[in-house]
Amino acid sequence: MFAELTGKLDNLLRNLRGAGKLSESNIRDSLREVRRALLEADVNYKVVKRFIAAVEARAIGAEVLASIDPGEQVVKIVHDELVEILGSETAPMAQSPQAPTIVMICGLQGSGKTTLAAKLALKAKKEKKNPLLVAADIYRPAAVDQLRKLGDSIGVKVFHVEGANPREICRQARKEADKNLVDLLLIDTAGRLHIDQELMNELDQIKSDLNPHEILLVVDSMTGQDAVNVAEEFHNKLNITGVALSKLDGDSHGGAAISIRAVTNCPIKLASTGEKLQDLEIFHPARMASRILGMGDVVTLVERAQETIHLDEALKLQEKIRKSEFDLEDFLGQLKALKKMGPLESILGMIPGLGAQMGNLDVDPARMGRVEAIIYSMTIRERRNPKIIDGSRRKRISLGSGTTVTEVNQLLKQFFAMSKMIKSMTKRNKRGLPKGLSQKLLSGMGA
Ligand SMILES: Nc1nc2c(ncn2[C@@H]2O[C@H](COP(=O)(O)OP(=O)(O)OP(=O)(O)O)[C@@H](O)[C@H]2O)c(=O)[nH]1
Ligand SMILES: [Mg+2]
Repeated sequence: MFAELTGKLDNLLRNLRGAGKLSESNIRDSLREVRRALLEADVNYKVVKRFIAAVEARAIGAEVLASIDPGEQVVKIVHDELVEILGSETAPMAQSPQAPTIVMICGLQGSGKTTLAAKLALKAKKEKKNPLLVAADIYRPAAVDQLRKLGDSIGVKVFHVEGANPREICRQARKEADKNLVDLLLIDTAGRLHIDQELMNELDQIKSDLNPHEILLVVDSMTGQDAVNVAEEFHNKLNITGVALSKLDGDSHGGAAISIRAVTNCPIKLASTGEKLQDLEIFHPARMASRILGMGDVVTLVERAQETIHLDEALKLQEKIRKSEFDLEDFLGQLKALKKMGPLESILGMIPGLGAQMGNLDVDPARMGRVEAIIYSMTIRERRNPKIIDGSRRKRISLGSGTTVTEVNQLLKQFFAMSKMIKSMTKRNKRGLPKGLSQKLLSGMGA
C-alpha cells in the first residue's frame, strides 16, 4: 500500500527528526521534497498545494522553531494535516434503525463492486447479522453467477430474478428482505466502461425506488487521477454517501485515492486490500495517515490479531514474554498466526518502522515454509532453549529440514534479535514510559 510514497516520506521525516535544529529554509526544503513525493505518487495537485500550504503555515511558526524538538513537531504537523486531507474522523457506515439497512454499490466496470458486496456480506455474517446479496447486474453474462459463487462460499443467499430488469429485481429484493428478516440488503449493480446517462438513470431509479441508506461508490485506487474524476462525477449525479477504495494492495498511483475526500468532500468509508473476502478494512483517516508516513498502524494490527488469535493464547504469550520465556515454539506459533492474519505484506506494512522498507522487500511464503521446516527439525529441548543449538546441532537441523546451515544461522540470529527486542520492550514497560508505549510505537519505535 503506497509503498513508494511511504518510502520517500519516511526518509524525509527521518531526516527532519534527526536534524536537531531547524531553520525556516530547512523546513521549506523538506516540504518541497514532500510536495514532490506526493505529486509523483499522483496525489491531486490542488490537494497537494493545500496540504503544503497548511503544513508550512503551522511549521514555520516561532513556536515550532523554538521548541526543543522541532523536527518531531514538524512530523506531527505533517501527520495532522494528512489526517485532515483524508477526512479527519472515521465515517461509519449508515445503519438504519429499522431493518433492513439498504446499501447500493456502484462504480465503473471492474472497480471491485461485486467483490465488495461479498466482503460486506461476510463482515455482516461475522457480526451475526442476516445479509442478502442482490444480483442487479444483468448485462455482463457471468455477473450473476459470479455473485452466486461468492455468496455460496460464505453461506449468504443471493437474490436474483431471471429475465427481470435491475429495477424490478431490486423492488422484489426489498420485499424478500422483509419476508426473510434480512437486516442488510447489499445491491450489486452493473458497471460501465465510462459514465453514461443510461447507467446513471438506472442507478437513479433504483435509488428513488429503494431509498438506500448508503450509496457506496467503489473506486479502483490503481486508476490514478481518473479515480478522482469518476468520484466527482458520480457524486454530482447520485449524491453518494461514501467511497470504498479498492485494490489498495497494489501500490502504483495509489496516491490519487488520497485526494478523493478532499476533492469531493465525500467520506472514504472502506478500504479493500486484496482479492480475498476477508481483505476489507474500515477506513480510519488517522491510522491511514500513519501508514502512509511509514509510522505503521499498531491499532489495526492489534485488531486483526484479536480476530485471529484467541484471547487465552494471547494472554499466555504475554505472560511468557513478561517472564522472558519466549522460545522458538512461540516463535513458530506466531509465524502461523501471522499467516492466518492475511497477506504478509499488508501485515508488515502496519508494523512501525517496517512499512517504509516494504517497497523492495519480497515476502515469500515459501521461505516461511522453510523457517517452519527448520523449527520442526529441532528437538523440543532445542526449541525451548535455543541457546544450546551449537554448530553440530545446526548441521543436523539443516540436514533434517532440507535447508542449509546458513539458513539455520539466519533464523537463530533473527530469533535472538527478536527476543532481545521483546526483553527491552517489556523492561521499559515495567518502568513505565512517560508518554505511554503506544505513542512511542506510533512514532516509529522512536526512530
Ligand atoms: N488485488 C485486489 N483485487 C481486487 C480487489 N477488489 C477486487 N479485486 C479484483 O478485481 C477484479 C474485478 O472485481 P469485481 O468485484 O468483479 O469488479 P466489479 O466492479 O464487480 O466488475 P463489473 O461487475 O465487471 O463491473 C476481480 O478479479 C477481483 O478479484 C482488491 O481490493 N484487491
Ligand atoms: Mg460486478
